[in-house]
Amino acid sequence: MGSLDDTICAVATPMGEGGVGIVRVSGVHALHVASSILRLRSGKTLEQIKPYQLYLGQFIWNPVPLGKILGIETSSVLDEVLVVTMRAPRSYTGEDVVEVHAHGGPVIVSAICEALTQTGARLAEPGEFTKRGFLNGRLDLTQAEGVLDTIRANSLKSLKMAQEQLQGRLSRIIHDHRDRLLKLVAHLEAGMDFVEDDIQFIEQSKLKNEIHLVLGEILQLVDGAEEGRMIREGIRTVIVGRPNVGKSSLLNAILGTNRAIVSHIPGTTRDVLEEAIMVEGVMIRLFDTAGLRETKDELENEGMSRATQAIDDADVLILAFDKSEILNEKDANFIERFTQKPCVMVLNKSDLPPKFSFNEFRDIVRQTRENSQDVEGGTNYVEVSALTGEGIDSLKRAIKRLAIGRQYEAGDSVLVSRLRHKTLLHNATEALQNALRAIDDTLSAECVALELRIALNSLGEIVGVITNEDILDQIFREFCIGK
Ligand SMILES: Nc1nc2c(ncn2[C@@H]2O[C@H](COP(=O)(O)OP(=O)(O)OP(=O)(O)O)[C@@H](O)[C@H]2O)c(=O)[nH]1
Ligand SMILES: [Mg+2]
Repeated sequence: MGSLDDTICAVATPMGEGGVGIVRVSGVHALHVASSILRLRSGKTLEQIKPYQLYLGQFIWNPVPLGKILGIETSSVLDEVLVVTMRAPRSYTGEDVVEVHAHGGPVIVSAICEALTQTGARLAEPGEFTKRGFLNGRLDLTQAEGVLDTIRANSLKSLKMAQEQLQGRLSRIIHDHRDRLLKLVAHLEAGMDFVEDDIQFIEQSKLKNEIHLVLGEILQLVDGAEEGRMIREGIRTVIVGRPNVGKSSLLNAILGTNRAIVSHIPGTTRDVLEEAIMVEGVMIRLFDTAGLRETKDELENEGMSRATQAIDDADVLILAFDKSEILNEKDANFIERFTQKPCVMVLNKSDLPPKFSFNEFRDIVRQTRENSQDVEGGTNYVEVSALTGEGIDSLKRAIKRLAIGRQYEAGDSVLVSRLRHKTLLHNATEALQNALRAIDDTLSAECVALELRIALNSLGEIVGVITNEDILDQIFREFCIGK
């Protein structure tokens, strides 16, 4: 990305027709550059007006600068605009900023940008405004990521989480852990100078205790990261079952539309269908899949391999069963196959005479799951009728509660939602565990301090105290132009 000395500009609103289109300019020469294409009604220059107040003006420009050659004024008024200035360091970027609020047409905002580039600004790269805000100390990296997550939020809960991050809740926790570890390192390093005199600046037990405390809190953050990711991206929920149990009917009933083809012929669904719904402020991404069975049909087999892929990527599985059919060995095998993920067991077709009871079914599931070595997620049970809609609301809530709630619903615990944070937190926990081991093995204070420094660096990378151009590029590349 270019240097901080440049003045940058970009369209900040989406390209298309709208009520207003906003062009943003930032940098040392922002006011000067923007002045040359704007004429304020009051006759004042941008340097003369009060910052943080809107002024009425005109955007004036001549795309073909014939006038300049002939020495006459040929520029024309291209739009009526509102202009606001913000002065360094009290702006989003920490620099002088001008925002031009024009009418929301793609030609207008593009022309404003082009005019600005002819008078000394250059077009901003994606995320460059936020990157400048970071480099000028207006926000740290987790807050910058909070900005992106706010823009991308797909549900009220993900918006709330992004806002908490933007307000600096995660940063404060990370900084607090860093401060505590830095104190320990300082004590250890002070002690190193007095090794000969056998003076300890911190007792071993106190040192271990404090590391344990920080480690415990970081582990809790790592623990909630999966939940955070699901809130941010939506819960990937895959409907799985044998043919004809009513998977596509369930998808339709949950959505309240006729999205998927339903028929009495087993093997109807081939492709994986995806749709999204909101449940209690969280997005659930629903996938309908092909019924699983042994078959020589080439198309059906392709459908099943797509289903298997969707199952592998799922956060939650809806295992669907037909309550009007007798349970057999195939159902038991089927249950056994899917014990590695959180499951909602759905007994469908509750409007028809049942061939087995809920308790019988639950006993089979319990036996199968208990025998299995790799049970990971929880299990919920719901009886529904995709035909009448009975039980469908309970099913929606069951999906959400299975995935979300352990951490987030409990209160105001902060959730980590990005893989970058989770990985760095995990690295920090490893270093802290190594530090504890080094103390137990009575290794030198240098060894312990070294591990603590590794943890400090990992935590520092999260907030951006420690960073490099590659990390920044990777983060800001995700942003849109104009943010
Ligand atoms: N009575 C009743 N019939 C249902 C219910 N749900 C689905 N059916 C019927 O069961 C048959 C199969 O439904 P689908 O939704 O196509 O089943 P599927 O599991 O998607 O089947 P495949 O795509 O072939 O794997 C259709 O005839 C549906 O009308 C229900 O709750 N009650
Ligand atoms: Mg189907």
